[in-house]
Amino acid sequence: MILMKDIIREGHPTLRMRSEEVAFPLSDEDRKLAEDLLMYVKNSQDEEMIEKYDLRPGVGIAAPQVNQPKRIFALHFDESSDENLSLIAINPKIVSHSVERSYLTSGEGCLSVDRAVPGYVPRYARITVKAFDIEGKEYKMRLKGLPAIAFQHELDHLNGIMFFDHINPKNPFAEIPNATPIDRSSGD
Ligand code: NB4
Ligand code: NI
Repeated sequence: MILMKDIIREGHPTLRMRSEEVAFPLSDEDRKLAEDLLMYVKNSQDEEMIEKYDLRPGVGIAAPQVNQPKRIFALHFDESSDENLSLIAINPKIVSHSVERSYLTSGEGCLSVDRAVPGYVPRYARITVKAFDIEGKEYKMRLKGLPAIAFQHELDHLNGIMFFDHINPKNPFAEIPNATPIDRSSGD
């Protein structure tokens, strides 16, 4: 299972690389990697597992964060949350997006960043995405709210982009035109 010691941190060159597309059918190694990423997110929302393994909670994680520059990430919002979404995205793409943007009023955090970086992170409010699941079946979905923001955070990792790259350095909490604020505790 993925533990905090396996998660690379800010400054590690892999976090600034463009990750490689993954070939299908998946190798056993890539299938295990995808399953381990989803399992980390599920474990990180389980009080017992958090306690036992000192896990930092997350709703998503990307393969480069475990030093695997491959275009794979996982997202998990458990059934109790109003999002109720759990997915593995392989070779993901944003095929279209709204002009309207959104941002978390709490700002964002990252499992690979051991410091708070205050400020609004502008994201697209609604996105249509395409990706492949672990069986190599392509799927298309529309996302909005926190799942849309989380998908963009993870996709950025596949392109070597960190959330704080989007924060206005002069005024981190500057008004973002035509953007909808999302009030969610970042749980960090
Ligand atoms: C990715 C997120 C940062 C902003 C918003 C949030 C948490 C992360 C980073 C968008 C994507 C990880 C991956 C949370 C969290 C709310 C839901 C359900 C019950 C606890 C959980 C806490 F933990 N971000 N952490 N950061 N990243 N919400 N929640 N809660 O997930 O670095 O690249 O369990
Ligand atoms: Ni992150």
